[in-house]
Amino acid sequence: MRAGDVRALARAVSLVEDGAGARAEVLAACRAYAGGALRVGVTGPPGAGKSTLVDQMARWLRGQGQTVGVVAVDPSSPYTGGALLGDRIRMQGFEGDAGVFIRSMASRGAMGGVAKAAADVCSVMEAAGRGTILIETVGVGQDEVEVVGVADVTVLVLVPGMGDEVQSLKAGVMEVADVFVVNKSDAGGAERVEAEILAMQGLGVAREGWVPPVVRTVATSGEGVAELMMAVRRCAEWKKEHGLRARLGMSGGLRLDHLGVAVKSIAAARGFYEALGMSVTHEETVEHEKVRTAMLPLGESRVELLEPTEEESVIGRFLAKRGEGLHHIAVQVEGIDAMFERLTAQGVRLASDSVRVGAGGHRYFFVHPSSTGGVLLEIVGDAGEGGA
Ligand SMILES: Nc1nc2c(ncn2[C@@H]2O[C@H](COP(=O)(O)OP(=O)(O)O)[C@@H](O)[C@H]2O)c(=O)[nH]1
Ligand SMILES: [Mg+2]
Repeated sequence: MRAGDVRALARAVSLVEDGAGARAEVLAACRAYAGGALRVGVTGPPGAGKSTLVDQMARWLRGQGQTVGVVAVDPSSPYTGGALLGDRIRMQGFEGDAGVFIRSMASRGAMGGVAKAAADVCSVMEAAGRGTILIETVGVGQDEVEVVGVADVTVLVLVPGMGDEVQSLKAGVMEVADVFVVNKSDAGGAERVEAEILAMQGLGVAREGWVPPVVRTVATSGEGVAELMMAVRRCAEWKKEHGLRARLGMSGGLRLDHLGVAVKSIAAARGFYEALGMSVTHEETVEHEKVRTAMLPLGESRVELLEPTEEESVIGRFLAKRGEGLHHIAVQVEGIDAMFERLTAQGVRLASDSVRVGAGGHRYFFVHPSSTGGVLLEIVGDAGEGGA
């Protein structure tokens, strides 16, 4: 797949989507190479021209020599005539062009939610070296709004004469839009929608620094698509410069790495988890931390049981003071240095004075419980950042 084999990419995407046994392994392997693509979310009401626009954006990117991945979270998108048909489908006009890889997925029922499923497919496409990933989603339901969080830059497609339909869009979608598109601007009335958007921006949804531009397009002819892509790039660059993790808060950028549970005895505690159907895959004593750990995978995360080897240790003191229980939550992030800087800048109380390097080579730091609602939070870098 890394060498550009499209069939291998299709198989990997299927493995990740189907939730079968190899899923976690494939994902973990892909994550080591993920993070390099620009993910562009294209959202808006049904019929606004999202699919037509995505097709044009893909064409434009191909013209620039880029490879493209398309994730359509919309069963009605015309790439397939049926979202569940799978990976052999090609967007009209891209047959035979391995540079555009399209995957449609149903918007409901996926394991762990559609946003997570979309994020996972993005990770695989990224690992396969796709330069830009276009994610089409209908901006009407909560599921779909969450998909937007998987993207670095979000494009909201509106059309003239929408009137009440604008109101029917989730308020959340309006707020996350980085670029507004007035599509079907050949139909007349574009000025009015544009004026409505500008008026709305005046009403306090404007965010610091980046004012979402409004771009007019005619998706059927490709008019305005170059301008749109420029606006998307400017936004991506702006976010990068400002250290903004566009995917923050969504499964694309953050994920639960593990839960650390302090126990008096691993031998006594593991029985419950085993009865639950989990199993210990790895046990280890970390000498310098005076702790013995047992790892129990849980989806892509894991529970870590922590047993002190001495009373005078972090876990030993925790047990003496608070008793057995949740000791910390570990969250994996992309861009741990930027995260450290941002939290520091925001005055969050950290329990580490810098990003540390752990025994296995992984990088981490701790956030003090007084900033998190009472739980010690470990932030772990992702595998691609000099991790183990
Ligand atoms: N006149 C005009 N029709 C468009 C334009 N963009 C898309 N359409 C048409 O609008 C319909 C819906 O487009 P589609 O891309 O499927 O919308 P989606 O539901 O948002 O993905 C199709 O018949 C398109 O050909 C445009 O800019 N102008
Ligand atoms: Mg569509």
